[in-house]
Amino acid sequence: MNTSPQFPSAASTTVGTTLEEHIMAGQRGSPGATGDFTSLLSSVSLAVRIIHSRVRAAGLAGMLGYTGHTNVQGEAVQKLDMFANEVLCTVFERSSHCAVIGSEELDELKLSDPMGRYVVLFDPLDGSSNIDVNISIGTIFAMLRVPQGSDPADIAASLQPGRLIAAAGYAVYGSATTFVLTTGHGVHCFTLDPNIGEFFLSHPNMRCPDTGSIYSINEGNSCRWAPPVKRWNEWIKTEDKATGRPYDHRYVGSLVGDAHRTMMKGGIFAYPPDSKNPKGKLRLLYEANPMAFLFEQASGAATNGIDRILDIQPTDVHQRTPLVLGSRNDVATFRQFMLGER
Ligand code: P6P
Repeated sequence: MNTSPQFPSAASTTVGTTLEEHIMAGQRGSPGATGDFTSLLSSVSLAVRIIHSRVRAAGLAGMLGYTGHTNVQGEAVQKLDMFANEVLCTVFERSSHCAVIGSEELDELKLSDPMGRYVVLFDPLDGSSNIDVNISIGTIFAMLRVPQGSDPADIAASLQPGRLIAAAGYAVYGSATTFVLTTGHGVHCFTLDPNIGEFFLSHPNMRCPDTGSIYSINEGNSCRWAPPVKRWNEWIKTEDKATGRPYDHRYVGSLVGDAHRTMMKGGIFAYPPDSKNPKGKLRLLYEANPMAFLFEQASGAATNGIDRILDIQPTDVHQRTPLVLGSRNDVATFRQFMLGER
């Protein structure tokens, strides 16, 4: 039986709690843990630090700009996207614990180690369009176990609903590089000390406030929204002191940036379906699911506007979904508009 891991106590004033110590503490709290999971999480940490170093120097290293290729999404692939994808694929393949790799930058799922017990799914560099203008970008990942007795080569092993995620997290390459992680026992944020290349626990037990005061949506799409979304959008911008409206509007166009702010300050992020993206724009397996798992672990909520993201049964690696996440009360209000209850 898994007991709740006893994470290291609050950092001492001299030496903080490192990401590795936190991960190891999590393993000690899981009887029967083999260390595979811990090893995979350490692989992610290495990859993020390598990507961090390249992102920081991208302008000088000639890594800005496009490669001339387009990915399965039909999006122009930037040099840093390819670099981040190669780094993550390499560390997971070397770990020998990863059976299947799924990436925004890979057309198909990639079989790795047949003895591996985990499926890893990631967006190697989310927010690519912001790379050249120095706005926060990030890496998003989810890890799931290969179901007992199933063949990793069977795509069904990877197309599991998000509620079965074993670990999820994201890195934000912003004014600081932060790493937000959950293994199902709360959400914990680590900040990189670039001078020593170590992540230190900076925000233990993160909790998304039940109600916020910020809404985050691309208002430029408003002409394409369905009427319930337009009604919600007008409602949230209407003066009403009793309900703290109008909310402030913030939108940076990187899911990791908008989600991290929402996680820290509360409020709501929404990318609803519209006439240009009738199924939504964001990808279920390696964007919406990991974010939804993290927000629920932080007492927040995540839906497709109506239904819980984590209950969606995937049918394709790159399928898209509408995504509404953030403070549970704000997500619930959005849902009332979608159901016509407001
Ligand atoms: P739009 C970035 O390209 C991304 O996939 C997410 O990181 C972000 O939330 C969204 O697209 C932004 O899309 O249409 O508002 O530019």
